[in-house]
Order: sequence, then C-alpha cells, then structure tokens
Amino acid sequence: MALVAGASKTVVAETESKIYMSKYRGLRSSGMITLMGAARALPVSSPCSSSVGIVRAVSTPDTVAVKRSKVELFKEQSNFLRFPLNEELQNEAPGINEVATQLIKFHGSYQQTNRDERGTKSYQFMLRTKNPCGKVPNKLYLVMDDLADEFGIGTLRLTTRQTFQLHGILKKNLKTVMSTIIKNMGSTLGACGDLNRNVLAPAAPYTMKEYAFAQETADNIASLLTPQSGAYYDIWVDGEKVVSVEPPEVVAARNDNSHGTNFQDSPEPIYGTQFLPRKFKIAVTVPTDNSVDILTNDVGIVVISDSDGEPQGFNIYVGGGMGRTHRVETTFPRLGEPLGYVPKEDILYVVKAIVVTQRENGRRDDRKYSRMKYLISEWGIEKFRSVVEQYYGRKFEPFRVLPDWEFKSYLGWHEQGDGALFYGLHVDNGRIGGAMKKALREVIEKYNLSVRITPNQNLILCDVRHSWRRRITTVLAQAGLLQPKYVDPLNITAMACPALPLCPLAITEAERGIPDILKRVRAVLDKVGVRYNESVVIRVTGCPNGCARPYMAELGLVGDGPNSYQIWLGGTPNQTSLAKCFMNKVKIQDLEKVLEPLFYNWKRKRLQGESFGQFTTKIGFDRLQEMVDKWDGVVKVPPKHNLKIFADRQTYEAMDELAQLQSKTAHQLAMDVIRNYVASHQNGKEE
Ligand code: SRM
Ligand code: SF4
Repeated sequence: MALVAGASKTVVAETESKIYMSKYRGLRSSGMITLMGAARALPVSSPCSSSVGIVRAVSTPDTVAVKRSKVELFKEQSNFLRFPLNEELQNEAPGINEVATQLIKFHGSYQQTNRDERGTKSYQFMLRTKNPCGKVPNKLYLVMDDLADEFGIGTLRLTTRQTFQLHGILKKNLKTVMSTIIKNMGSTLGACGDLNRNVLAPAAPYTMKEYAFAQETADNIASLLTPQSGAYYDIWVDGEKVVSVEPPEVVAARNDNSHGTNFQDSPEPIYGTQFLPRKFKIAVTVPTDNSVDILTNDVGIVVISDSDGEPQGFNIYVGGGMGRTHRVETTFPRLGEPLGYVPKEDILYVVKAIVVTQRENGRRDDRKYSRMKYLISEWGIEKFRSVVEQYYGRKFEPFRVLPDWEFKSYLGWHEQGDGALFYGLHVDNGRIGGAMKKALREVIEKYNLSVRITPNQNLILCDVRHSWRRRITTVLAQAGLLQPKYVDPLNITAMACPALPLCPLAITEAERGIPDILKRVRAVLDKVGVRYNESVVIRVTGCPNGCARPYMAELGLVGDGPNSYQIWLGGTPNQTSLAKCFMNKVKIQDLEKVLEPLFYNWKRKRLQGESFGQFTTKIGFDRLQEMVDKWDGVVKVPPKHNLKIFADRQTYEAMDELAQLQSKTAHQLAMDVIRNYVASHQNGKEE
C-alpha cells in the first residue's frame, strides 16, 4: 500500500493503478481538494463523459473501476499542481516526498541525487527552462549564468529541446532561483510534466518571412498550451502577477469551446485536473529545414507558403516519439506520419484538437504506453484523423508535397537578413562551463546580445554587428569555442544526453563518455581511410528513453548495462529514417571490433555519396553481422603520408594552449587544421 503523504491519511492508493471513483467521490464531497467544476460541453468520443469534469483513461474500458496510474491520482488531488508541493517545500527536510516530486515536474524541476556519491542520499534539484524556438533574451542569459555559479554546479546545460538546465540546486534555494528566473523574463512552467513541453522551431534568427512565421507560430502554440491556473506563480513568486501579453488569437483559440474541447469555467480550460496522459512535444519548421528533428515529435508542423514566399497554411505530422523500454517489444520509437494540411488561421484550433484527442483517449493506466504515438499506432491514422476533425470542426485538406529535408546546424557566421549577423557556436553536448562559460558571458554582456539554443545543444549569438565579428571570434576561440571548420565534423553532429551522475534513469555513461568515444571513432575512420570531412551522425544515451534521439542517428549507442550499449544503425544525416537495433550488450572496450569492419566496408563498398546510414540499411543486418564476425582486424588501405610539422615557439605555445582546451595534442590540432584545409579545397570551397 502506498500512502499519499502530506494529504489526509484517508488518501490511499491501493496499488499503483487501482483508483476507484467511489473513493474519489468521497474526497470530493469532503471538500479536501479543489476540482474544476463543469463537464465538457460537447463530448465527442469519450466513453466516460458522465464523470463530471474528469478525464479517465479513456481508451481503457469505461467500467466503474477504471485503472489509472498513481500519477493520475496525484494530479487529480493536487489542486492544480499545488498540493502537497507547497507544503513539502516549506518543511526542513532536504528533499520532497513522492507526490511533490511528481508535481514539481510540471513546474519545471526534477528531484535528483548524485549517483557517484555513496552513503546517504543528498537531494538536489535540476531546473529546466521553457524557451520556445530556443529564444533567450540577453538579461535571462546573464541571470542563468549567475545562477549556475551561485546555486548550481557551475555549468549551464543546453538541451536537445532548446532549453537550459541547471543542475544541483538545493531545496532551500529553489524559490530564490525560480523567482529570479521568472523576474528576469524566463519561465520553467511546463518544462517537464504531463503537458506540452518546449515548442521547437529553427533557432536561426533569420528575418525571412517563412522563418519568422514558423517562430511566431511556435510562440503562439507555447502560449496556448501554458498552464493557466496560477499555481506556478502562487508557489514561486507568492502569487505575484506576472504580466504576459498574449496575442488575442491565442486567447480566442484557448477559450473557444464550439467543438466541446474545453472544461468550461475550469482554471485549466484545456488540461482540466488531469492534464495530459504524458509529456507532449511539438515542433514547427519550414520546408527543408530539419534542424528540429521534426519526425520525432508528437506533432510536427511545417509552414507552407505560396510562390511569393507568403505563408498560407501548415502540413501536420503526428505520432513521433523516441522513448522505449529494454526488452519490452511493445514499446518503440516511432516517426511522425502525415495527418493533413490546414489553412494558417486554423493552426491553434487544430493543435488544440490534437491535444484534446490525446487528452481524452491516451492511456492513463500504464505510463509506458501513454504517449500519443501508441494511441495512433493502435487506432491507425484514419481513425485518429476523424476524431481530431470532430474537435477541430473541419476536415483536413490533403498533405502538401514537401521537398527533401536537410539537417541545418547554423554553425559559423551568417547574415540574419536585417544587416546584422548571427554566430552559431558548437558546444560539446551543450555543456557550458569553465573558460568557455566565462568568455561567452563576457561577449554576451559586452555586446548586449540575445541568444538562441538549437535543438542540437548548440548556441547562437544574435544581432551581431559586422564590426564586432573579429573580436568575438577571437575571444571565443581562445576559450575553445572554435569556428566550425576547426571542429571535428564528428563532434558537430554528435549528441549525448546527461546520463550519469545525475539522471536517475541512466544505466551507463553518455555525456561523460562521448568525448572518448568520438576520439576512438575518429581513429577508426582514419585507420580504414575514411576522409576527415566525411562524417557520421553519432548519438549516445545512457538508457533507452532516447533523450539525445539516438534512434535517428546513423550510429546510435543506447546504454543497456554498465559500460555496455546497444548499437543502432540506419538513421540518415537529415534525420528522416528510424534506425534499428543491430547489436545488444556491446561492451564499450569492444567498440572497435564492431566499428572497424562496418566503417571499412562502408569505405570500400558504398556508392558515391552514400552515407553510412544509407549504406548499413542497404546492406542489411545479416551481412553486416557477417562482416563483424569475420573481421580479422587487417586494414588494407594505402599507407598515410608521414607529415612533419614545424612551427616557431610562439605559434607552438599558442597552439598548445588551444589544443589543451580541446583535449588534444598540439600535433593533433595542427593535423585537424590541415585536414580541414585539404578537405575544403578538395570540395572546391573558399577558405
Ligand atoms: Fe529526456 C526523462 C534529459 C530530451 C525522452 N530526460 C528525462 C530525465 C528528466 C530523467 C528523469 O525522468 O528523471 C532526464 C534528466 C537528466 C538530467 O540530469 O539532466 C532527461 N531529455 C533530457 C535532456 C536534458 C537531454 C539532453 O541531452 O538535452 C533533454 C531535455 C529536453 C528539454 O529541454 O525539454 C531531453 N527526452 C528528450 C527527448 C528529445 C526530444 O524531446 O526531442 C526525448 C525523446 C523524444 C520523446 O520524448 O519521445 C526524451 N526523457 C525522455 C523519456 C522517455 C519518454 C517516453 O516516451 O518514453 C524520459 C523518461 C520518462 O519520461 O519517463 C525522459
Ligand atoms: Fe537519462 Fe536516459 Fe534521458 Fe539519458 S536518455 S538523460 S540516461 S533518461
């Protein structure tokens, strides 16, 4: 029996998932919990519209005893995410109880412990911000930078969904940190929890109409789906009103109930007491720009313009998602599939209709299967579409034909389109610390720059004047933030999740392990003769949840035991196909035994321009396995030129310093520069 601590002792969850309506009714009549009042106006497909105002696991059978997961009960009894979080935050204990731990996620925080430490658990909190399109105003960047030093572990983490994470915040400092973020143009509301997460959009601050429109749409969707009850401000800034001006079209779309989407008179008109069955993810982009990994989102939205570049509407994909559980084959990563096209003025209504379809029908009995991808897989896209259409009140038009997708990194210097420049910086695994953190702060503060976070854990400095370019390039390069042409192409597209020591779900290393993995992969590529400028998209996660989207990588390493990984192959450089699991339980020290034969054969047997991902898919796993099994370790490639490099002392010392910042020797750094030079000349590029 699990006791829901903090509440009256009568609140008992009998097992993880058996919650009975009769018990719930008792609580309601005792007035202990505030519930929103009204029923949905026009029930569409819900079989349980009789349960006043409550969404109950609606694709599971509507019996008296509907099974719901424990978290559903926590949400229901929380007075819209307040209770018992508020109480738990005020007591002297270093941590918070189980219910509050679930609720605080909706406020943008996770309780964690340092898994490297033995003995008594020392609780700490990770905070995640919400930054639609990755936009970070200058003031917020500086504040985050300070907070990381004063209250965190001294680093900032850029995430795969264009947000910041601060790790290591103690409970006693949570309110100070949260309120500081809120008062400095930031928010963490809804960064985690069963609701809409940060909305992705291309981070490039282009002023072109299509990009600006995609970003405005992402902002509006984020506003539409922000929790409304005020609990966040009650808890973190003592109910202070934080003025946020919403566009009238967002307010109108949220309040519209002409198709039975809303809980009328509820503090949460879209979410109700139960919020969504699970996390929910949306990305918006423009044709060709797949910087957002569009197909991995619950909803992927693509701006469609006329021949003059004037946005007219949107193509919509649904049902993407990465998370899975080892050895449970009924859980799987899945790509979004086309739902249809809608005119531009309908987008907020359509998004709401999709969210409500998932709210009403997504499973609430077993959180492993609660993501919308499982609902769509079970129903099929036709049924899903027809239910969404009822909430939308119109039919979808046919999905418009799209050009091929490309991965865009936005690294290096680019024109914004308004006379200013932006500078995309590669940040290994999004971890900003040490000299790099100091230099970034100096530049961002001095030139009053706003920044953007990319979905690849990188950073863009915006609104840079041409006259500042040289100075900024130099200051950042001295701190190890090099122009992309000086960064190993493997690093540019690689990603790893945080994993150990703070992620409670990590099975093995990811962020801490990837620097060495990439060096070893580079050594293997060198050995088999693959040229330096040819790259492979590598993504590493410490468990199968897929936070660095490893199932879209050409080479995905997914932790499946201490120092061991599954190897996933078959993603493409433009992130449009799903990889498959090639091998299980490969020990990290045995990586070369698998990679050497694969890269050797790719080098020798590929068609011109064929990426590693395309090659592995074409060859098939049986033959790849044979290559690995028969590999004798003998690489027959022409010998390399033995190049000697001479430099004067001053140059050598400068290179040595720079090399140390990149964990290389001066010789390796020099080789990288030469390789890059040769590669770009082979490609006919200007230096
Ligand atoms: Fe994630 C849980 C980190 C993007 C799928 N993710 C976690 C937690 C919070 C662990 C936990 O539940 O206690 C990790 C915190 C680690 C730490 O100490 O920082 C965590 N996820 C991250 C970040 C920081 C990884 C990164 O390297 O940047 C990303 C933060 C995104 C953000 O700013 O909102 C992050 N997580 C993702 C993505 C990628 C994406 O959204 O594009 C995915 C796969 C896409 C998807 O959702 O399907 C992802 N995270 C998960 C899952 C599996 C969800 C599922 O459907 O099964 C979990 C576990 C869960 O939810 O139960 C999870
Ligand atoms: Fe943690 Fe797993 Fe996500 Fe990595 S993939 S951050 S180990 S939940």
